[in-house]
Amino acid sequence: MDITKLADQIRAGDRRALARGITLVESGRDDHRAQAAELLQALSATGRQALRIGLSGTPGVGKSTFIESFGMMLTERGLKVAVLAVDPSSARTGGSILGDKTRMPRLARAPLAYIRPSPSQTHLGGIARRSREAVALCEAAGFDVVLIETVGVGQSETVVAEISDLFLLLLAPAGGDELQGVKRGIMEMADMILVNKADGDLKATATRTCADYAGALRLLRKRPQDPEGFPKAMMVSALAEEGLEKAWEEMSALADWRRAEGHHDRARAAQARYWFAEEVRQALLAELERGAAKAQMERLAGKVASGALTPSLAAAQMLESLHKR
Ligand SMILES: Nc1nc2c(ncn2[C@@H]2O[C@H](COP(=O)(O)OP(=O)(O)O)[C@@H](O)[C@H]2O)c(=O)[nH]1
Ligand SMILES: [Mg+2]
Repeated sequence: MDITKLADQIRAGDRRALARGITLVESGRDDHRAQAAELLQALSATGRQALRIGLSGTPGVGKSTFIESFGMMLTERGLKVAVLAVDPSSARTGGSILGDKTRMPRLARAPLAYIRPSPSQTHLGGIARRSREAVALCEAAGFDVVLIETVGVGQSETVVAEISDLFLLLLAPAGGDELQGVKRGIMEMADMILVNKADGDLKATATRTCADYAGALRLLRKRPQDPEGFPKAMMVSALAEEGLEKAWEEMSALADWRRAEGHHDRARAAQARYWFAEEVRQALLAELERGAAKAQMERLAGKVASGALTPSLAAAQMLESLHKR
């Protein structure tokens, strides 16, 4: 594969080249990894940046519907929109459930939009890297906004928050005063909470839910990256296409403020550091699964199991043997 040519095509906005590039970064093959690294390095010089918007929420809350309506509104304003999915479940089941084009029929046909279906098979542990690199490719291809969808499963929110400029939490209207079991950690990550389905019979409930969350957000620790009034809770209806313009105005205002105040660049730099350290950690862990190290792990584990060595002493011996290699 001619990587220089592929990079040129992606830079020129060629969709098929972009798709090929993403397939390359999704691959777990060693030779593909090397080519993907070369491609990303070649494209890093473009310096193009999209507004990366992460979107999380439990299944059924309306993420796909929201992305379709919101994405359409953005393309109607002349913005180029890419949609990616971070879907840890597809790695396990081999099924592709998010980013499904059939659930976004209008956006899938919009010339300014690009929807990348989630891969049917991602090697486990490669989800974060694949997503991050796919976002980078979309940026290099000149997209203005990259929407990254995830379901609230395991670590996926953290992954999405660490590759996004804005992190949105989508919620459904809910009766009662329980805050829908939303974990505090997720609340703390959110830049905006959007209470979806604020339409028809659900509107009154949505209003209450929105007020509850606005109150809960005010109780959280103030973050330096937030201007007055953020994080913010708002109501939208993805189905009735209401509140979407307002939501976009708020997102743009927040993003502009962060750029002007230096928070945007600082956050991107911190994310780059985070992913560098994470890559090193993952690579070190992978070392333990290979060849002589793996055999040594098993040998020492046997000794620990039989009581011949304590876990700490065995671990010390293991690290020593790694250092010697
Ligand atoms: N009333 C109402 N229903 C909605 C809205 N958005 C989504 N839905 C419905 O909620 C269901 C789940 O939507 P979907 O977008 O697939 O949710 P996802 O699993 O979060 O991607 C579908 O039946 C949608 O039609 C909305 O704004 N109002
Ligand atoms: Mg969906």
